[in-house]
Amino acid sequence: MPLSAEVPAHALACVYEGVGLPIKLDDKHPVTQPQDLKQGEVLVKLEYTGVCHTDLHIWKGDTPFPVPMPLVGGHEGAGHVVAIGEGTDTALSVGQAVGVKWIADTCSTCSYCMNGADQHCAKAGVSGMLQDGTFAQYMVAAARYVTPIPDGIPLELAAPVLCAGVTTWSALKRTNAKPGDWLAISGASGGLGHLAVQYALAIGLRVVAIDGGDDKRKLCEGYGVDHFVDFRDYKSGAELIDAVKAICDGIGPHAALVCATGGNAYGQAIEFLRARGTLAAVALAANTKIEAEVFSFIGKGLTVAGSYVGSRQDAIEALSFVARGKVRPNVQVEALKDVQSVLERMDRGQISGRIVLKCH
Ligand code: 8ID
Ligand code: ZN
Repeated sequence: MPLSAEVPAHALACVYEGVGLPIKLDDKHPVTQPQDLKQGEVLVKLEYTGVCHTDLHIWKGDTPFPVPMPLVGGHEGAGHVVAIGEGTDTALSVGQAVGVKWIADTCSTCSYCMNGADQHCAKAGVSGMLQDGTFAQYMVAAARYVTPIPDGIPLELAAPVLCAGVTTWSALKRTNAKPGDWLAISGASGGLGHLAVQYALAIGLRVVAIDGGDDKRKLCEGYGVDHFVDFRDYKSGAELIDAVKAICDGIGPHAALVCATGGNAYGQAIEFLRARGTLAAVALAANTKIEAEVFSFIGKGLTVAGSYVGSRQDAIEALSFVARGKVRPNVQVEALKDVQSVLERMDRGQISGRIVLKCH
């Protein structure tokens, strides 16, 4: 088995040089050479990378702490192993298709790592935030942490699963919703939301999809959601809350998954959930709070679960739905060099599903 294929000395990487600054297209970015890989590392030739709203939060500085830059952004990569660090104990082989996630590596020995919650490992590396990510043609990754991609999944479809898919599949499990239960998903037509919709339908939930606009309605209705609620049709949050409750037996959904990056989606979910309902909190933004009036929160017996990406096992499960044809990311493929334009369109809320960048 060869330990490496030919790799160039330099390749394209998209570099955040500072918050809100133009993203530098560095086509002379050094590529780590096979002989320079450390034990435990692999070199991945990226074929596709998704663009996640978290990449936009980071570029805009919408984070609770400053992110160190310069930085190669991106954390939804799919590609092939082209080299393996000498002495690495791994079942991976050169040529194998693998995915790179937000979590780049973990210690593999702490209680979180051993209990299926490795995303909470205190030693976790983070792609595209604390270390260089997937907006590049090549990257170094941890052999023990890359996600093998099953045969038969085109890599442009695998890429969005490595953040959007794993995150929503994991969040869905955190709601403990059972077949037949109502689930409201806000931001239902976005990169995360449209996969949440499909995972939820695949396990027999009844879905109320909340988003805004005709394209977004079309996407969700195409998946067979039970109802699409266009948030733009309501004069007030109170009216939207009443509408969602009315759809769900008059008392609201059993669970809510908030993937919306705008509006007061968290506040609305707390209000429209039925008694004993669970909110899985997914959408991020600095200075956003989840607030509830304590008498009604307790009176309704609500649960709020913060849901942070997913574990390695969640990633394997999330990909398996795609391999079996139960879930299919809606992707539009563009060129890696167009990353900034994609982030700008995402900021204007103009994207349905996921845009995936072709790296070569
Ligand atoms: O681990 C995590 N918790 C995690 C992982 C990955 C991503 C969290 N995220 C976060 C991102 O940082 C972001 O805050 O999830 C959020 C959604 O990411 P995304 O799906 O990649 O974003 P998107 O594709 O832009 O979709 C957002 C959708 O929200 C809709 C938009 O129309 C869009 O379809 N939306 C908005 I703006 N306001 C809304 C509202 N008031 C709304 N939908 C319903 N109600
Ligand atoms: Zn993401």
